[in-house]
Amino acid sequence: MRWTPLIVAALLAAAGCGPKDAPAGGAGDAGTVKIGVAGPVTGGQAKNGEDLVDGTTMAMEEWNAKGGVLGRKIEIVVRDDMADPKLAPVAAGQLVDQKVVGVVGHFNSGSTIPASEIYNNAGIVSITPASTNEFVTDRKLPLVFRVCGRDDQQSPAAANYIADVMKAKRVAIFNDKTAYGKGLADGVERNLKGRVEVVLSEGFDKAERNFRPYLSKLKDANVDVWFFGGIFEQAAPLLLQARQVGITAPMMSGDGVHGYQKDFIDKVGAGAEGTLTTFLNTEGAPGYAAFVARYRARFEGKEPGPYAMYSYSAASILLAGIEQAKSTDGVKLGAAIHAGTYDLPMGKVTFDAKGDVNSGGYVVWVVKGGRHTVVGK
Ligand code: ABU
Repeated sequence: MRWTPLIVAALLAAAGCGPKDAPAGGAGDAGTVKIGVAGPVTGGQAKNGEDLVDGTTMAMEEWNAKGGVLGRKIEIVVRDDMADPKLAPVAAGQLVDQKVVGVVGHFNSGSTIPASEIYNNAGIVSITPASTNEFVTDRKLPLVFRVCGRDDQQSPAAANYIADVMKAKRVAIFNDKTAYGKGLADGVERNLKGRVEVVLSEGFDKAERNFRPYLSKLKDANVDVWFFGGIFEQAAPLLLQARQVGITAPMMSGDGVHGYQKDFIDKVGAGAEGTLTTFLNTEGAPGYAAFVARYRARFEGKEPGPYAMYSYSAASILLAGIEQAKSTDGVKLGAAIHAGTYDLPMGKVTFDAKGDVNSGGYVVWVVKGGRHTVVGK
């Protein structure tokens, strides 16, 4: 589809997500350096958008406190894609029009894939803190980076735990039919092949909230563990309903469900105990505790979501890269980031030729006593 201004305006009006700049940005001074932030700022995944905005805000404020970048103040420009792959190109087009120098985002792989192509073609660097689908960087677009891991690292971690640690015999797999959820679920199934019997594998729409038909098949399947490729906003009612119909087998999921205390663990309550997730080893990150303390101090005691530190990292890399490139030109910035090394709370960060981060590694976490705890490396 060609994104004409008329289509863009109509889509935004229909979605109720017209342009809005962060308080620090406004229309912007001519001399400011603009950093775009794009992701689900409203809707069921607003917590994810909050991580993006908060992390970027912290990096911006730190840099502004020491004089900005290249002697210019930094402002952020926020656009909402509502986790909708159809709205992501609209948000991307608006950030291009705003002449942002770089973008932190998007969150959802299904949004990042089309949006990052728009940024790349416009000569704008984008760094996703959270999109794990392989295709984001497998396209080798020179201005596209990510600071999280990939689903072809995450899915073997899940499958190895199921096969080698749990020694499961029968597994069911569900997915939300998105680029992320289906990609991850398919990866887990591939990695289980020949090791564990996958007795049920199904997808349902990401808007689905009545899971009874799927859960009745799950109950009959009598599995040792079941995997869900999807996001916390759907995982919470899915697991609640599973417990209501008497399914006691543990659910396992990925980073889309990990780390959501209020929105997943507290919502599901006791039924969430024993839930397994794969996520990066934030407990092993050298600066995580200090980052959390700074985050709480800045946001009045609020707890950071799972991707706040990675959003802070993405914004910090953009700003450090501008200093290294001595330019806001996207091509020079992309080259500087490819060549750079960044000391961040998440650890020492360098990038490979695709734009993937050369660090990290997934571990398995379990919900124990109402908290995510590392259980397997
Ligand atoms: N990686 C979890 C959620 C974001 C995504 O769609 O990749």
